[in-house]
Amino acid sequence: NTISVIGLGYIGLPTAAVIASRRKRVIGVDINRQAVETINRGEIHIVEPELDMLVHAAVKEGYLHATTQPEPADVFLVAVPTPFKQEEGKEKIPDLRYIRAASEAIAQVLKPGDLVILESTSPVGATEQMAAWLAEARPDLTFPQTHGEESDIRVAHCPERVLPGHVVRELVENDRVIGGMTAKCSNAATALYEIFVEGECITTTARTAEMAKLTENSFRDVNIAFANELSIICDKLDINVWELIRLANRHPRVKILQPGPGVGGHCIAVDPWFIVSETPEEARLIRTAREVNDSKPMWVVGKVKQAVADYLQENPEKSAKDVTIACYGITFKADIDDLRESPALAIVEQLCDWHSGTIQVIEPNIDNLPESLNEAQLTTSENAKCSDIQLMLVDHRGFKKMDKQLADQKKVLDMRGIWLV
Ligand code: SAJ
Repeated sequence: NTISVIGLGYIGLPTAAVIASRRKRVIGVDINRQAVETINRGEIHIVEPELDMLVHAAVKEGYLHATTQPEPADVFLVAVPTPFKQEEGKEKIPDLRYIRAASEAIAQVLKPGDLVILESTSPVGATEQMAAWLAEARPDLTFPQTHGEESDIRVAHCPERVLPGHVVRELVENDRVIGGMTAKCSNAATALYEIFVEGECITTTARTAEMAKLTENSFRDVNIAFANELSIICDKLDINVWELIRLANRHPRVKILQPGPGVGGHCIAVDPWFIVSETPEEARLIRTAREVNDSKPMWVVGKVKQAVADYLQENPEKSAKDVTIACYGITFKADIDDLRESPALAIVEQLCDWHSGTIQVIEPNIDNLPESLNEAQLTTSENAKCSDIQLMLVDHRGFKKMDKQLADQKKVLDMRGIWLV
């Protein structure tokens, strides 16, 4: 059996490597020629613990090779991005163009009996749509039978649920929800996952599997929004939100998440919109949660501006350009190097546009600042500790060990509860 993985990004590459580590022949396909070349050298183009060793071994032993064009295989796993698009003044809607392109490419090499699994997070109905695109584009079929058990190929949805930073372990250990277009499709997909999954494989319909994934991330988004809203309320009422949450969580049925500078990454800040765009009238709480989390970075910027104004009032001999702001962390969450959709990065960008004085960035997980921050200085916490305004944005491991006394000496804005525990 040959397994082809379409899309060699944060999900596709680890999946391809884990399957190859079970001594299965895996063909990885990606439109990014550079990524393909990197992988074929046994190297990786993304940062994820343990992945480099796995890819290196799989390529060296001949189980994994990458290409830019699909080749015939028995199973196709589609792990391409599903972003959303937004037209002026309209709702955000899912953009399925990469799934469509992948379907059209696979269709050229598809043969009866093959299995196609959509792993990308998708709006409800996307798997049916993918089956239709596959059928339309197959050169070997004049009147394709796309639905029901008579279909000559198998189609299923099996959403990925791994946590960045723990992908290799979670790919193996997590339970999988498998939604086939028919029962036969679910069974075929289950047999594939049983090659490497130690968790349970639970079967359902494609639509339920699609909704399950969107529900998981919306659940987290709504719960983070609750924590973020609490932090804004507590700020107004002069209550330490971190202490408050700790106390409330002593209740046996209360488990509040942690507030932060906003919600980042390419999943939780995106997926709830896939529900809202389908059911805008009904998804009121889910939409509001998105809005609460999306507005948090602007609130943080407002707090920094206020802190600078207060500082200048207390130090009338100084002007704005004498004020130094130290920003701790720019990644989208702790202990990773991923800047995608990072609220911390958005905050520092806004501050760079606004502030005439020095902005320092302390980010132990990257070597160079992105271009959008070329006016800021990348430095160490040791160098930043004398800055006038101390802004904690990401709870990286190293920051948790810092001297908490700092909070008493400087103007401190702690978005992660590290100093103001
Ligand atoms: N965050 C908070 N407070 C919290 C928890 C998280 O502010 O208490 C913030 C983080 O700082 C970050 C964002 O939320 O900016 C998202 O981080 P995360 O760790 O909650 O999730 P992701 O985006 O890394 O991964 C999520 C996971 N989904 C769930 O936990 C339900 C993962 O299992 C999914 O596979 C992944 O989305 C995905 O690909 O969909």
